[in-house]
Amino acid sequence: MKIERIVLRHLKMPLVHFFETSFSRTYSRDIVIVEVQSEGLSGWGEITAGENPFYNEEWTGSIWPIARDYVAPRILNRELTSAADVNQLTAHIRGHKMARGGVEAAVWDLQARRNGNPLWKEIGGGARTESPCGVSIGIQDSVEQLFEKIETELASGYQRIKMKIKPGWDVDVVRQVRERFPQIRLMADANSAYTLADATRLKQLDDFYLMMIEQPLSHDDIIDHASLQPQLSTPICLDECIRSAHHAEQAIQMKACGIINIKLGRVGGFTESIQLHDVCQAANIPVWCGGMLEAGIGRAHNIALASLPNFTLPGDVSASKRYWKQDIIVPPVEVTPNGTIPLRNEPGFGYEIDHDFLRHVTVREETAA
Ligand code: OSB
Ligand code: MG
Repeated sequence: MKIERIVLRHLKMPLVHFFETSFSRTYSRDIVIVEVQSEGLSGWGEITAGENPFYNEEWTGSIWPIARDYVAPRILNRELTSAADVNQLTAHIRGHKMARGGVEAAVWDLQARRNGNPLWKEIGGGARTESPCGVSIGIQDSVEQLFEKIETELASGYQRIKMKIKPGWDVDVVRQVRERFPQIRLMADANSAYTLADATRLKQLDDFYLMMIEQPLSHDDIIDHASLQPQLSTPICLDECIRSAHHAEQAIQMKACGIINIKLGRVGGFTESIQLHDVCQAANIPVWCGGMLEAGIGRAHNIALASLPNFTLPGDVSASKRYWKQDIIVPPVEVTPNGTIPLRNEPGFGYEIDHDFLRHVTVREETAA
C-alpha cells in the first residue's frame, strides 16, 4: 500500500454545551481530520488534540505543522506492508503522539477498506458486538446543574457516570452526588489537578465507593501515583501519564494504578494502543477507552478500539448528540437503551462521511503529496 496524498482539514465545530475540566472550559472545538489517499480509496483519521496545550503539550496549532512537515513525509509514496509500519516510520519524532496517531489511524482505516473489513476486524477486535459506555460530565456552574445532567444521562441508559473534579469542586460535590445517586457506578477525573500534598483530601474520596479516581497527580508523573495508590482504597486510573505500552509496564510494576484508560491519540495510534492493551491484559489490569470530545471519525475509531477483549469497563465513548448538533458522519453515533454502542459491519470505520457538512465546517485545508 502506497499513500499518494494526505489531506489535512481544520474543522470548527461548536459544542452543544460547554465542557469544563480542571484545566479549562471549552465551548467550541477546533478539530483536524486526516484523509490518506491511495489507488482511489481514502482512509480517515482524527487528530485528537485540544484547542490549547493544557491536556498535554499538543494543540490544534502544533498538530498541523507536525502532521504536514514531519509525519506526512515519512509515510508518503513509500511501500507500506501494513498500517502497523506507520508507528515505527514516525518514531523518530519525539512526543506529538496525537499528530502521529491521527495519521496512523487514517492508514488503518484505509487498510481496512482495501481489505473490505470493518476497522474493528482489521485491528483484531470484535470481542463483543456492543461496547458498554459511560459518560464524562464536566464541571458545571452549580451542583443542581450537575444533578440534572446525571439524570439525563442515566435516563439515556449510560452505564457509568464520570464527573470531573478540581480543588474547590471535589469532596463536597462528590458527597452530594453520592447521596443523591447512591447506586450508580460513579468515578471522578481530576486531570492532574493535585499533588501528593493533597493525599489527605484525596483519601476522603474513599468514602464514596468510586469505581476509580482518574489521573489525580501530575500529567507526566507515574512515580507520585505509585506513592499515592497505597494510601487510597479507591483504584487509581491513569490517563495523561501513560504515553506508551512501556509506560504501562512501568506503572503496573510500580503498582501506581489499578486501571488504565487508553486514548488512541495520546499513545500515538492503533499499534501502540493494541500493545498497551496487551500489556494490561497480561497483568490483569482492566482498560477502558477514553475520549477527547471527538467528532464522528475519532468516535468511530474509538468504538473499534474498544472492541478488543480487555476493554471490560464502560468507556467515555458516547453518542454524537451529547456533543454535536450535527456530526460529520451519518448516521451519528447512537447509544442503545442499555448504554451500549453496537459495532457496524461496513468496511473501514463503519459510518459514512457527510461530505457536504464536512465542507461546511472546514476552515482550512492543505494537501501533502
Ligand atoms: O481526561 O478524559 C479526559 C475531554 C478532554 C480532555 C480530557 C478528557 C476529556 C473527557 C471527555 O473526559 C471524554 C469524552 O470525549 O466524552
Ligand atoms: Mg481523563
